[in-house]
Amino acid sequence: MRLFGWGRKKQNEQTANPAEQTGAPQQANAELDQATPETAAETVTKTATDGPAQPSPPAPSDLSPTDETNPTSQTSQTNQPRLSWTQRLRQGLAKSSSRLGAGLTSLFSGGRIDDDALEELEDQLIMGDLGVEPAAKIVAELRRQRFGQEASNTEFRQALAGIIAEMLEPVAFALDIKDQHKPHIVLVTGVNGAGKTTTIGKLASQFQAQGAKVMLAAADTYRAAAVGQLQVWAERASVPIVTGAERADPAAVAYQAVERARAEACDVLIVDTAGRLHNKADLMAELQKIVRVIKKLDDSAPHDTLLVLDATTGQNAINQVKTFKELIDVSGLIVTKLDGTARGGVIVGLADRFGLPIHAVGVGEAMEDLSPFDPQAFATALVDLD
Ligand SMILES: Nc1nc2c(ncn2[C@@H]2O[C@H](COP(=O)(O)OP(=O)(O)OP(=O)(O)O)[C@@H](O)[C@H]2O)c(=O)[nH]1
Ligand SMILES: [Mg+2]
Repeated sequence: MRLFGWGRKKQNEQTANPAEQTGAPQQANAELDQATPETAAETVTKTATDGPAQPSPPAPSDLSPTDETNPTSQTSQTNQPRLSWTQRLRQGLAKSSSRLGAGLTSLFSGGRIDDDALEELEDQLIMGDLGVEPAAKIVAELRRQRFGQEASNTEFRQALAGIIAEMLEPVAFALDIKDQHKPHIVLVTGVNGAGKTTTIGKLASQFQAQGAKVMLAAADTYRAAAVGQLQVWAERASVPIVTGAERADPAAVAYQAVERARAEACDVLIVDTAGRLHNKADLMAELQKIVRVIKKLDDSAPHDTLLVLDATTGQNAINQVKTFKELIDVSGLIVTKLDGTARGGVIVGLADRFGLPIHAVGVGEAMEDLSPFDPQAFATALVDLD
């Protein structure tokens, strides 16, 4: 059986785009109930069909209100050295790890692992956005493994990273596209600004590079510029895209896209959706309708329903999962913007709380800034170990 996706082992072999993103993180409007009003339409520049080493498409204006008319990406193509994915992850997680790492250095400079150290550790983990329950579990496990033992600071961190990686291991699944579904339909959901469209662009380009025949569906017809933004990514990845008229019924766009993807024997169809509608009920009704309509053509679809989460929203990401899970059948998570936040530890909370697969993490805006979730690399980077 042919399978597109990323083997997790491949992760460390991936090389990076020299165009490192340098932009400041953008704070998404993470509260489902507090959607901000629509802002000015974004300008979309068409680029020639690019390879992966091109800059990212423009940021949506609602996330960059001070720079609404500037369509240029925040990435730059300087002569920066190519970094491995692990280096990019470390670089991306620098804010999270320096917060946690500084705490770990001050709380334990070596010696016996005692009650004081463990108590202090629990506080640090909570401050690192891992969540209260996961922090307690981690400390209990460390106590079980190492209480009373002598350890250097590095050994202490290694033990901690090992425990965190073990907690994350059960949720690390690559997103695989199996050819028993033609097309394999991936529905991408999440609140506005979470990184859905960007993630779709990255996925499309990576699947395409592996030889999969990819199609995109622009079922976010709510925001005028949303279709254009996805079109830029489609061009960049050289994949076809199905669009509808502005304010067209998103479910109708999805339906047409499934038909066309079938007719063209595509391996994978990735459906973009709106992150914001008039209110939360509308948003959820729309997502449910898209699912219903897709099922008319293939009742096993969508084969993946991804929820994209912005790590900068910290514990709010937990609430988003709860809300979406109540209304649609979320099959897996993708966590973006780990590069822009000290709150990367939230991944541990997500894993512990929901047990949903975490398929991939994003550490920037460029094509290559998305990779399968590797618990060991993540945990090592999070506790600031080399
Ligand atoms: N630094 C960083 N920025 C990211 C990452 N992923 C996405 N972004 C940026 O976040 C912003 C929002 O991303 P979009 O992909 O437009 O988000 P969306 O979920 O499609 O938003 P709506 O269409 O408004 O619902 C854009 O400026 C992206 O470039 C990431 O991993 N790191
Ligand atoms: Mg979008």
